[in-house]
Amino acid sequence: MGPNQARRTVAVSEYDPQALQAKWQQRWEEQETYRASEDPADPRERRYMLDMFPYPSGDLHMGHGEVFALGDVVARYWMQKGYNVLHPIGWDSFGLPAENAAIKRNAHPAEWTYANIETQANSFRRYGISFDWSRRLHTSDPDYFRWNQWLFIRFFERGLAYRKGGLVNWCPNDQTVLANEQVVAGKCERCGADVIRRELTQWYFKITDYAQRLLDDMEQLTGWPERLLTMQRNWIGRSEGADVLFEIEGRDEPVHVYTTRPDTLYGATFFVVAADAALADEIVTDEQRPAFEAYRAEVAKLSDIERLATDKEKTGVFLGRYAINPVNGERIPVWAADYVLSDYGHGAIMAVPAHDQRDLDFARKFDLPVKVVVHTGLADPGETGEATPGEGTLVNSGPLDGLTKTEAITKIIEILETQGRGTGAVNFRLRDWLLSRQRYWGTPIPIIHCPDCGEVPVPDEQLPVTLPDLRGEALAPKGVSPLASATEWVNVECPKCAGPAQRDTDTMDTFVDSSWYFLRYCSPGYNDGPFDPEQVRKWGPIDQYVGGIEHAVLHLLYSRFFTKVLHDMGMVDFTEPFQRMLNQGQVINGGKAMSKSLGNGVDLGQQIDDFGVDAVRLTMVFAGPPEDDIDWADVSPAASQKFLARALRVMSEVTSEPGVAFDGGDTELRKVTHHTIDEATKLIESQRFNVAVARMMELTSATRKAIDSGPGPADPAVREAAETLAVLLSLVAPYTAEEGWERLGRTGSVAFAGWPVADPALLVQESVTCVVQVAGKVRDRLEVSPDISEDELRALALASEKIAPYVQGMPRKVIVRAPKLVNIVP
Ligand code: ANZ
Ligand code: ZN
Repeated sequence: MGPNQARRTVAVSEYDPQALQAKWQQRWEEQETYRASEDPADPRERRYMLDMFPYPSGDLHMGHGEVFALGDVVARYWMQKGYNVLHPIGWDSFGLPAENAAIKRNAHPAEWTYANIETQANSFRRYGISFDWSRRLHTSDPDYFRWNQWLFIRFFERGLAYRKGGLVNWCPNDQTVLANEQVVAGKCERCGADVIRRELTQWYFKITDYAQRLLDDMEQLTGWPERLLTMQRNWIGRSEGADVLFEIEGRDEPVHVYTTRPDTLYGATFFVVAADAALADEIVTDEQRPAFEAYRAEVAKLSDIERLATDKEKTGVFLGRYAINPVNGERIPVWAADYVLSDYGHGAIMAVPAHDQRDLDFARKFDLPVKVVVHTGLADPGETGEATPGEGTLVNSGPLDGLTKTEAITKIIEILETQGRGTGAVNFRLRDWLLSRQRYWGTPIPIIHCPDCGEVPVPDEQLPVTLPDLRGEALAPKGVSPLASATEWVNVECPKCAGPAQRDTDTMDTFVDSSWYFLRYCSPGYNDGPFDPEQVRKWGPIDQYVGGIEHAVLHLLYSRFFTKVLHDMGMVDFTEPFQRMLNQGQVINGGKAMSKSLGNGVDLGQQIDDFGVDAVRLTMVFAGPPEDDIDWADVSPAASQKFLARALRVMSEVTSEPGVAFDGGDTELRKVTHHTIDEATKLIESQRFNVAVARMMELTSATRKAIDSGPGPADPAVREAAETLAVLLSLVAPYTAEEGWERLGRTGSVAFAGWPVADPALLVQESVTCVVQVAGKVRDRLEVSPDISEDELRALALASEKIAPYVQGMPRKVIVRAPKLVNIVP
């Protein structure tokens, strides 16, 4: 039996995805099909495609199924385009869930972690993602986190890692501090518990030193979605204004306030200090102290979000003191309130109730004066209760009278600066990144505390500082790090003076691990540093990054910060790590996020068992634009499977030999093929993957038709169409594509077959017939180009000799529906 006969006998029922998976998965592994070439002489241009690496929480879920299917479209497209593609995989394998599981099962977090990694790795292999497995990494491996420690020490040496005391976010459930970025609407980003504030000494990265650059460099990020850029911009929160000095009666040092509206200085009628700021406690009079302390205790229970809410009833306590307005010497009362935050600006404000709504609400509640200093044309805020923050002309403001807001800002800053009572200032909402955690399963902070020498970094040659072997109950959260109980581990010699000293017992936020892993992939076995700068120069920066929008201000901001520091250290050439960013939507079910309590979860493994990998992947990609949510209740993996069976059958039925010249084949089908190539290319480039899949479906139908009722399976155009189909399909359904390619008699992986190029000669569309009606009756038929303009078509129809007898003079109306209809009303 010849090969062609064998090919012709495949029926729908013979589309056996599990068998295809077993066959091709093995070949890809044996041949390391997707391994990036390390050969320096490889002439191909390189591309770096990265999916956000997974946390090993269990097996892969539907969300993974989507994001990796999308990323693989890009990686495989680039492989077809002839690039040397780096598409690595690893695990973000430190973190709390492993620790909590270990406490429950009286085990070590590593057991759970590495078992889950194995499970996920096997699922990824089955899922057919084109990873270069040779670069696999796990952040919980000592030869990875060693470099977290090494980087921490470099940051420390540069003054970018430091310890300070202060109020921090504390999750009472996870028993650890959190970074600002990990507090979402007042709740712990991980467990959802209400975050409280505690006074603690913690380690910080000085990301605020990079605030302006993080903002400026966003200009480079032309491949990022606008919404992501906006979220970063808002998080960084730059504003311009002035720092103004106010004397407080009975206090030697003046206090600073930050204001974006120094032009309204003459309208400041009271002064507000954050209730939890040290200043409030310092200046409150004895008489007011009891009321103040009671109030402060109430404020401590509130999150920043609650404090800043504009619709919240204003509260506060008079501190019994007066401040002096530096421009007019007026005495204004000093209050403590919750709507001023202690860690923003200077934790104190001048209140201008006429032009700031929160100040006005406060003034009305406590009967404080309202003084208009900018005439905006709107009614008096004191009467309406509506502050007037807009543009206008300055009044009641001495030297500023008659100026516009902008002019007044410039002028008052000038005046303040000459008098030494203030300066122009820029403020950022961004805070330093709190990175220490009181939990076990993370990177130990490589610092030794010596009573004589202070904070001493562990010498590089002693890295990594590994974790002491703790398990089960020993890991239970207790408000201090579990590492503190490992006394043998804690007590060490000071590296500087050899006296008795103690290790820092906190571990690093796992976002440290993920802030540079994409660089490690370039040289995963490198031993002389976190990465080989040479290899990063070769592969970096990342051309396409794919991952969830939930990381908009966490991982993405931190990684940008790390990259800039590494750039300043001379270790990388670029300042932005991710050129292009794709945020996929979520997979939901029945209009709702999948959850245990709703019982609407869909299991990825089960879907694969039922429909096969390719059908599941195709369904993910075909469901809609990548950014949109996929409602699994609205899609049909069964239909995807049917389509794939049809596609494979078409590829199996081709009877011509590989290598046949296509140009002798059926022109109609060739045109369809080349249109498909042309459109699919544009659609993939613009990330409209779902529409590209629709084009593949159309090509399949056209080929089917050509086989059944057209030129038949031996026509070269049928082979051309089927081979094109195999290559296009390889982006979304790699198993079916490989099998089809093989049945087409082609050798080598279809992944590198080469992206087809559309022949322009075959893209020219023939003419279409346009019907010309006069008063509803057909009078002429014109052959026109399918993309003729309305004007052209109108002119052409009116010039027709056949209509002349029916139209005298100018017609009353001409309705044009290009390219197919012109209706003339005489
Ligand atoms: C006087 C004033 C008059 C203000 C006016 C606004 C309008 P952004 O843009 O977010 O930087 N502010 C300053 N420090 C604060 C703190 N610790 N907690 C709460 N609010 C604080 O906002 C700066 C403005 O927010 C400042 O300008 C200050 O109010 C307030 F018609 O000063 B403004
Ligand atoms: Zn010492």
